[in-house]
Amino acid sequence: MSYTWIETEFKAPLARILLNRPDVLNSFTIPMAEELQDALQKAADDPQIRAVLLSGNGRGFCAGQDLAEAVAPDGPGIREIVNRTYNPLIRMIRNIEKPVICAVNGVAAGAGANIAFACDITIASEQASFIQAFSKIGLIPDSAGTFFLPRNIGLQRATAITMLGDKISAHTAKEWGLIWDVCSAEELLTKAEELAMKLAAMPTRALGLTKKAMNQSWNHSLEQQLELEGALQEEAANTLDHKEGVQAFLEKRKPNFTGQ
Ligand code: T3D
Repeated sequence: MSYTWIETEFKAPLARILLNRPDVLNSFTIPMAEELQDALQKAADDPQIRAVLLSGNGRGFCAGQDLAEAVAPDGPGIREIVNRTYNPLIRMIRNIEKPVICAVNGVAAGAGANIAFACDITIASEQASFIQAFSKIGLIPDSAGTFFLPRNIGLQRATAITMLGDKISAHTAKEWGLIWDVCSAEELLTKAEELAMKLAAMPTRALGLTKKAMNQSWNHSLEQQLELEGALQEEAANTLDHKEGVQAFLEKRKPNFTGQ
């Protein structure tokens, strides 16, 4: 698939993906969502790719759903938009067994904010902000906002930001644990790339299994989670990277992880 609404660079070990509808703050149409889904699938399938970096072109990260598409008389209905755009995207971001790093370069509104919060490690520029814009247009939060927000920041904060639709600064988002870090706009992409490269040089399969365990923890009892950790640990222990990590420790040298 060739891409019009996103820019990509697949250069091992990183897949860099930029949302690219800057005139409308990278708001989503179904064609843009399908391109992003295709690129994420390509990153998932390529063993040379060991981390994904997602950001946006222009002054915004993503203003959520393109509202012109949403109200077009002959356009897709809301249910179709959710089913084709946001639900598959959130599933892919959570299920890809590689770290997905998000660099929020500007405003992230509606589904744009919740996509940023669903990534594994999200950093934002000081100029970025986060808005649960849904209530302002009579919608409810989607893109797993009602799943991750109460779990990550508690019911009061989650309810207040989704009902009021107030703008949250990057610093508040960090203080509340919605994102990992904040830096200057000039530093953002460099810092995000450094982070992505650091993760890409780590034992990819163990990171993927860590993500799998984290995903399950929301729904599991302690007993179920202990069982799952045991099973996934066995899987991790069978990787070449585990053997290399232990060997390197014993030989007092830096490990050379290959992602196998
Ligand atoms: O079908 C469904 O709807 C279900 C799916 C729901 C998922 C959702 O994400 S619902 C939430 C949708 N998003 C919004 O409601 C946010 C709308 N945008 C805004 O509130 C503001 O644009 C921002 C607060 C994000 C940024 O404000 P500001 O002042 O920095 O920029 P601006 O001037 O409003 O926007 C710049 C341009 O982008 C402008 O176009 P223009 O006037 O220069 O030609 C604006 O119309 C366009 N734009 C911004 N957001 C969207 C958009 N165009 C289409 N859809 C958008 N979401």
